Amino acid sequence: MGDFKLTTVEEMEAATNRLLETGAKVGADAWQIRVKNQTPHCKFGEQGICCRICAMGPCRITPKAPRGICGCDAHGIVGRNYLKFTAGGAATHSDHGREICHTLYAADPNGAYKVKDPEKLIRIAKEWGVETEGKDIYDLAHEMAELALMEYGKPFGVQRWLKRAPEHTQKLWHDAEIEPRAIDREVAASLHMTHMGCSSKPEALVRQSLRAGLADGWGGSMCGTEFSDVLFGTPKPIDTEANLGVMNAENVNIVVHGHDPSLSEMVCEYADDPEMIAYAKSMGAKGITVSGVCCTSNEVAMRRGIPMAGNFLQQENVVLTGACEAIVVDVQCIFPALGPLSKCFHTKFITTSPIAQMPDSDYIRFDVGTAAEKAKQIVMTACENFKNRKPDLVYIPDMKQKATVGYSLEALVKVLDGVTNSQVDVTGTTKPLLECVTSGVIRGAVAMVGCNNPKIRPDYAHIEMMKKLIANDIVVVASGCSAQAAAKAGLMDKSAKDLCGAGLKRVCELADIPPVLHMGSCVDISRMMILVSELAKDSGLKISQLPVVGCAPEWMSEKAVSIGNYVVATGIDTFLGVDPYVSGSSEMGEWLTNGVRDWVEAAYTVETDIDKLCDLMIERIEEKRTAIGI
Ligand code: MSK
Repeated sequence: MGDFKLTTVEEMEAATNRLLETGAKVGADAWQIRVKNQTPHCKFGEQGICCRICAMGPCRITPKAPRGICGCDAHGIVGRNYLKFTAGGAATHSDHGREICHTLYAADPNGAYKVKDPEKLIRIAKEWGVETEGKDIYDLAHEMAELALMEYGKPFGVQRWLKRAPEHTQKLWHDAEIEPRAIDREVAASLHMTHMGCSSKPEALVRQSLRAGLADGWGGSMCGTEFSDVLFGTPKPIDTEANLGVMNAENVNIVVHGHDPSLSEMVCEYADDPEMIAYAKSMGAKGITVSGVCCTSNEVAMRRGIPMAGNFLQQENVVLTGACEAIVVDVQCIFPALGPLSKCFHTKFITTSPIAQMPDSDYIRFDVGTAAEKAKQIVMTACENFKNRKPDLVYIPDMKQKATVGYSLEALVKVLDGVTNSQVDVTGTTKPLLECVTSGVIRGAVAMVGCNNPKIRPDYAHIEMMKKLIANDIVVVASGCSAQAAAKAGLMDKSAKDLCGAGLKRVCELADIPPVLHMGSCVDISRMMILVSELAKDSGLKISQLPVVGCAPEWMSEKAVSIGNYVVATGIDTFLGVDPYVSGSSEMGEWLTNGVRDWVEAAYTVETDIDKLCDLMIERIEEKRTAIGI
């Protein structure tokens, strides 16, 4: 195994504890403290049986009060809360996708945003029946952006992207009446259904939850992923590094955090500019290091090799290093705590989006029209802040791992081309991967996604489950903070092949890939949906028959529930390590873990014992193999 060694969760915790000591010196608050202050959590909230959708309450369900004032029972209240949660997630991902479409609409050969992958744009245009012949690529970009934006509010018809799914899946969606129509319509319809005096029937609420989820995964998120690729390039394997040790004590450190790559791409562009590097040097630094947190980090890591400082529950740690000149955020998953925390250090907390405005931040409003100028202003502000560092507070844990990231579907198909004994030409298809699976060299695949949640020891579930899966010859595709957990531990280093079973190890060697494949950010779970669709079409199987499952062991956000719903609705059994506030309703539990199977051939499993959760996934994969006789 050479010198390769995984970074353990214990080592990461020790580094965090050392950083918290710095925090204590300057009187900083921390999520670890706030969790204690918030514990125990409200039992009604935990079970989903608290209702405050009108002003007659709030109502809570107890044995003595089994109905709210309007007469709604626990099942209706839990169901409405679940659908509202989903709608929040679907709206958030989809609005991110909408912003990307607006950026595409502003693409200009002489402007800040260019079309970096014209072939992909043409491919999508053909898929959508748009004439491409003889058309200027920027005219085509604007036409496609407008068409995509229409998907958000068109009065008739269903999402264009649904046609990418196998016919069988499309039929299931049609028959179950869960085909998503306009993206905004599904979000609005969800909020309409959950208004006082509308739906309280669990079946109807679950059905709409799947539909709103599909509007995200097969609508807004797919727009976000596909048009980000057109604008910023389709990811290809690229080397990078992960964990706090990527920050450099001698450089100006800029940390980008959030989700929308429109901002971070520009910040990276300027941080590389010789004029800006000279400016940093004039301030006493040796250079500029940009690193990332959360999905913004995933976006710039897989396109530019920008290192990943950490994931969701590590966002405060980057400030606690005392070496962060600016933490620049766009939208989603940003702790408001970063404002007061930054005030304990010299760090500038720079908010940039009207969608995510927070106290104690410097607001530098970013928009596509002024992107270049604002990005330059941000980089200069960070450089100027270098001199305000307090050297006695600087401590960067010496902890980082190598990672190879950027396995878009296009890249994955390409790298796996070599891994086949097939006599027929399977180039450009998923058939080599299918051969590995049918022959048993790889037993199956797990899509590991989602956040961290203080309810689970941070990163422990992601890392331990991945280790067990790859040891059992199950390949892992990861996105979001799960991908970063893997990268921080070293599971995206190609040397991690030595932790695999013999079959997966051989595939990793032949294809020269790590056993845990970085597929991108949260919106990029849409890439996984296309992957399973292609596997189903190439194999002639239904998606639900493939030995593939989804897992979000440490999830926390509304977006994760929306994701879970579209993954299940696509036919993939999905395993959660945190309960989505439904334990207060046996009927909702039954619908989500069993009833939906009649509509979409898949369902949820919720298990908070992480070892058991992993074993259940492996069992499920093996059951699926047996069922199709492989
Ligand atoms: S960033 S949604 S904490 S994965 Fe996409 Fe991470 Fe979850 Fe945010």
